[in-house]
Amino acid sequence: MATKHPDMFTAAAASTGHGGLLHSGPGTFLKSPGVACETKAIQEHGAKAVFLGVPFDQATIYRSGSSLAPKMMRFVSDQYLPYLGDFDINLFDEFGLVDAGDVPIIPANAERSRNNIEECVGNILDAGAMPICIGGDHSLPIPIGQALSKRIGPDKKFGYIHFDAHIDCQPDFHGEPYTNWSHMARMVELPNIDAKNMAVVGVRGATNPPEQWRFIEENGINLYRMREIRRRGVEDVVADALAKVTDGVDAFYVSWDSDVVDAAFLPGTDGPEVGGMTSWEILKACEMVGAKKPAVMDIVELIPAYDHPSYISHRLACYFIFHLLGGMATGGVS
Ligand SMILES: [Mn+2]
Repeated sequence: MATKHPDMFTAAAASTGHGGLLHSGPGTFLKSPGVACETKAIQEHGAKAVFLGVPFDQATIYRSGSSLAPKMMRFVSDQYLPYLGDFDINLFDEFGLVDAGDVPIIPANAERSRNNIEECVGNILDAGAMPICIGGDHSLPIPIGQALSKRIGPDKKFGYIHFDAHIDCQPDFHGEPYTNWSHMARMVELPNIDAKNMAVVGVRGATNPPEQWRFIEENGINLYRMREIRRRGVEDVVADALAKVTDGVDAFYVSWDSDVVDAAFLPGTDGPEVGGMTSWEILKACEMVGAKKPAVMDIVELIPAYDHPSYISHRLACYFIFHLLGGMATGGVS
């Protein structure tokens, strides 16, 4: 079937910024317009989805370097067009996609950095748009969850789903509560989230200690092991998890730890794990999550220095965004 969208490489289309040369452009994600991370500026652009770099990796317990991922995501996105043939949508027309730059991260001051993250994400939520937060390490959901929690208010509920090889339920690590191993433990403390609306999908490996398994069980958080995805299939498991996360809530948040994907497909991450999801499985999961319309998303733990020279990890992460937005726009395609 023929697309309803106009051609992209005619002079007229190129002049709108929708076409043109791959290596030219403003250096923003997908050559989208760059805007200030302020509510009014985002509203004036009519943006419904906003790329936000969050170059914070001061909370990692293993390998840092994810602070450079937002730059790399913008760099590799040079290859891609805003038109997605798999969904027959143009991300600029459909979502008014913009790039709000990077959150100001303060060296050696994690608290001020977290406050800045919360403020920037809150500005985007206030504009009625979905923040696409590119980490950064997996402590990001702590300030992002705070921002969402305050925006939806104490009388409403939200759900939280994270895709990860790791459970990330460590109550504290050597006394520190805000590490990239602890976001689930902080999230469950928020006043407007119930553990029955929380899920972790893709768990496996030799890095999850017994106290974290106990934390999951004692709090009644939903957990789906990688072996369950192998047995039941990704569509069945993700549909099950989404039903629990969205049951009776007003909004939900999805956090993608890049290590949920098998290290063979996505090596450029803090703690690479084998035995994980294939690139096809993660993209199907992104599409299904998008169809349920999350209020906010993040992708974390991408590390350019550990990526393959072709930057395949960051390229795949771009497709996380494309397939989530594709699912959001279409409700999913068969
Ligand atoms: Mn992880």
